[in-house]
Amino acid sequence: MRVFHSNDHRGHAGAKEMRYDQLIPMCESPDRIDTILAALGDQGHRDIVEAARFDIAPVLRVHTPGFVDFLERCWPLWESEFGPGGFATAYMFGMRGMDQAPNASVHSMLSCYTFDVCVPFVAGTWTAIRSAVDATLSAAAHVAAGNGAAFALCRPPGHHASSDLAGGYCYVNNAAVAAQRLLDGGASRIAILDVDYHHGNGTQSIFYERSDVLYASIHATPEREYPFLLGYRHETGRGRGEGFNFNQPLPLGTRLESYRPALAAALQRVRAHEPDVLIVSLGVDTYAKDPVGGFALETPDFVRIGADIAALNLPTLFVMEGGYAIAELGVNTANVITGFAGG
Ligand code: SP5
Ligand code: ZN
Repeated sequence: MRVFHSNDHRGHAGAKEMRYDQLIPMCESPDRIDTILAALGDQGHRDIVEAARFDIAPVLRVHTPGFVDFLERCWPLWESEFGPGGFATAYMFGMRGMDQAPNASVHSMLSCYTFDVCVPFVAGTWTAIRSAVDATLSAAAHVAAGNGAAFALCRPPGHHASSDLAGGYCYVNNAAVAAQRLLDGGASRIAILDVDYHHGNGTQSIFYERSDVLYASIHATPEREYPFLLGYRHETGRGRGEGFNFNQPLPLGTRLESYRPALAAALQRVRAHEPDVLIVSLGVDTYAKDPVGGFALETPDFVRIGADIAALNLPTLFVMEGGYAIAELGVNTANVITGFAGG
């Protein structure tokens, strides 16, 4: 399977994140990509290529112009106020029920366009966001050209980002941009299978009222885990999208024996949708030792997950999402790819 990646993610680094009452180094770091590249090589995946460059138009098919403009200008505006170093982050968030709009102040933009304290901006953030889109759209084009499967090894991740809100390490929703691009290129239906430990609230939101993109997610219950407010089973879509959103929240501590039936149910829904392309939002923060997650999947389990997905026999685009246990992140991620490829 061809792997697409870009080195331009590296400058998105050095910021801190809130972990409840502590400020800790950000878990979503550049070395995540290094360890995955190394493990892919160890497992014989040698077809690793540099992403092509795309313009911003495909991003604007999913995100609002004001939001995209904010992503590009946030750090320069912040730096002009505070100088170099540090990172931009919101001080407050929007207030429900009254009209609010950003003004010329970067703080108003951060308040309107982010929903949590896990999306810091530094000097390299915008370039990294663009690189993730480039890797994802390059991989999507490879699948669309009839090559069976591709892996977009990208960061920052995307599934928490909605059309005009960044959060949870996510700025642009890479998987959603790819889905829309494939539809614009002639596909009739797309399915997005999200196996990240967290519910992909952004992806759900983008396609919630649409029937052309099925969103199926397996994740930790919002009763106990981020994003806390979304990801319930009763969220099934709205309007024409009713029935095209399928959430399976699972308890903390979930192991493969109860994960796999949920995966089978999601895969059955994907098959029934008859998608032209399956997009897998590939998070491996379901791993037992993940510092952010709370499931109990083990390293060999990821081979099984890849093989189960492969049994659908669909053109498949893997898009990297979460996974933060640096020591095992590479092997766990490569195991999904190897399992899918039949190794
Ligand atoms: C893409 C992605 O995986 N984003 C995740 C963002 C999660 N940020 C909030 C983490 C909430 C803290 N949970 C701590 C559990 C400790 N075991
Ligand atoms: Zn996650």
